[in-house]
Amino acid sequence: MASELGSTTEKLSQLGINGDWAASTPNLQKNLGILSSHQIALAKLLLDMGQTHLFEHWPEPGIDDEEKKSFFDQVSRLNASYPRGLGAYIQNARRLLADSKAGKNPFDGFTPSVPSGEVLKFGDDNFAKFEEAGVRESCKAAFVLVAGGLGERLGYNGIKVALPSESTTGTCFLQHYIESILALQEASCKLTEGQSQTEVPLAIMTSDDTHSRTLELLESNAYFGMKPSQVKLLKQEKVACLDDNDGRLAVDAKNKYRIQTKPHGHGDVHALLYSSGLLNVWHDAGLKWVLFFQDTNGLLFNAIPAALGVSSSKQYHVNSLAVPRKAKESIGGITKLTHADGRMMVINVEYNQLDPLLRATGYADGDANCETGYSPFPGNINQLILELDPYIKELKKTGGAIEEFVNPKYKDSSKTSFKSSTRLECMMQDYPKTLPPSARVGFTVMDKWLAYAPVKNNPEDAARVPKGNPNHSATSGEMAIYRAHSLILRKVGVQIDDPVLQVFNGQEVEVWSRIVWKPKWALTFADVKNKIGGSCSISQRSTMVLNGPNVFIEDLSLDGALIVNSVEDAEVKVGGPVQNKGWVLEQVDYKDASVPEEIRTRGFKINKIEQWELNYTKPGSVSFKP
Ligand code: UGB
Repeated sequence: MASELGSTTEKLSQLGINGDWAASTPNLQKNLGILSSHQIALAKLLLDMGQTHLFEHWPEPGIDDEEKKSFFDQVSRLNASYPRGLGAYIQNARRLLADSKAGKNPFDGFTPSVPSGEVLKFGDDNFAKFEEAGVRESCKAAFVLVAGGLGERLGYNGIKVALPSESTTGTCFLQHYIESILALQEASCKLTEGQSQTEVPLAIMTSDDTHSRTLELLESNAYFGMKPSQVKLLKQEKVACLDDNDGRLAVDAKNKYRIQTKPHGHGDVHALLYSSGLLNVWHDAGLKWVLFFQDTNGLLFNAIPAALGVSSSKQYHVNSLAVPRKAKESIGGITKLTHADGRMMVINVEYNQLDPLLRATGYADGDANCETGYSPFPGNINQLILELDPYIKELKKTGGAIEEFVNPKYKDSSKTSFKSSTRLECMMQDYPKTLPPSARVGFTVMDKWLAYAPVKNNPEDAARVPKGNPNHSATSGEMAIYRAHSLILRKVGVQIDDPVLQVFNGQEVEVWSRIVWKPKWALTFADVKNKIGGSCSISQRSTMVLNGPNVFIEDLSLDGALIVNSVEDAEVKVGGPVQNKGWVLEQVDYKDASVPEEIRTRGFKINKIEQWELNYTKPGSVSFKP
């Protein structure tokens, strides 16, 4: 014991810690002998920050010593992963919790108004011009997928990027995203005649909840065709939970030697990109744009080329992609905020803050639809395009720290205790909040049917969404892909039957012809126009899958299922009347545990009864007619 005490004294003096600093915490004091200098320094930090309760239950040295040491491993991680350390986190928490208790509005002094931005109409000349510009710029882009969220609202047991975006081909979200990026890379390279780099990088932000399964999904599928070196995974750490307004850290209910943690939010992506050094690597490789996107929007890449075209044509430092928003929909509203002191910003106001802000500033009905049937505030779909140069300059100032918020659920109106622990959070779309007024911040509004149909809600919650409002379920996400492809083909003159209404998992959805194409078949409206000719028609019960860059559809009349796969160097023309029993949607009960989760969450499966399938594996030119 004497030698332990001696070595503790030495460690303390090495650390410059004097006096009886741990005397008020006898259980910790007794254990100092088993701790390293680094662990003692962390213990001192915790005591200085009022966290003595973390040691109250510590037994004598010799009992649970390994657990005590791993407690400090966790504290060390929490300290290292937060900009300016755990002490700063607790200080920020106290400040934000005090503001929340006082009912302080983060938008105090700001008046909201409807901003103006670039509003695009799919398929017109302007849209085509931006699409072409966007494809051209793509070889100067890096993509960042934020995929650290567990998807509690969705209630799916796997990672969300592994879910099929549609069940006709069974392509999962990650595969679809990677194939879209690769197709853009190739198209851009062709358009710029290889003047720029040929590998468009993809960074994926994961978390402890998603990291290993994301890596496994990539590795077991040969990175879906991307070079492994093209993909970088950046893991975000969770932050400590807080038990009260004094910022006392919450002890994990399952393990008294652990602090309870929860995700900090998608805003972590900026600090991670900065601290990983990736931004500089991209800068040195001559890249100009960073595109951020979310994990489950199967329509997203319909909007990317035109949105990137807007960024480059308007020289936007920040461009947020938006869609018309229904009042009360769980997507933030893009809002112009003007402060009495002259400050002005165009920023996302999150869905839970928009209504109180509007009510407090003279909009008596709060978050309500206007005469268009939509909220006047465009809906943020969290697809951001940042110009790399000004982005790096800004992060050099902030280190990537994003303004945080706290959302405690109080037990009663005294606001002194919480129903359950809370934590600080941050959102990636809050990045522009620290930008100077000179920054060029804009947004681009796209048709919703074209650009946005995320999969976020479980079937039960989705079924409760009032009719006519988007329910963001696996069912509606899949149906939106068929609708978007059908509407695009209608726009080039294909006669597509009207959809029928069907109910799956208690949700009424429009069922259009199941038309799916791979990104290498078409990325832009111009691609679609070039590959469809003559007079074509597709019946509602039909399925069509187009997979191959040079597949041309001419004078096709489809009533059944048609699947076309072809290699790159083949030119395949398909037409004529195609009729067969086709592929049929069959009801599946969400509660039927014998059916795989991926299928029952959408409420139907596809029975592939009969199809005309063409697999063209050799170079050359060929025409098919049944
Ligand atoms: N995500 C992370 O990577 N890490 C985290 O810690 C948390 C999430 P949600 P949310 O487009 O519909 C956002 O939970 O946050 C990833 C916008 O804030 O799906 O409720 C996660 O994996 C909102 O303004 O969404 O709402 C996923 O890819 C609106 O745009 C992404 O972050 C809304 O999305 C979003 O996480 C929307």
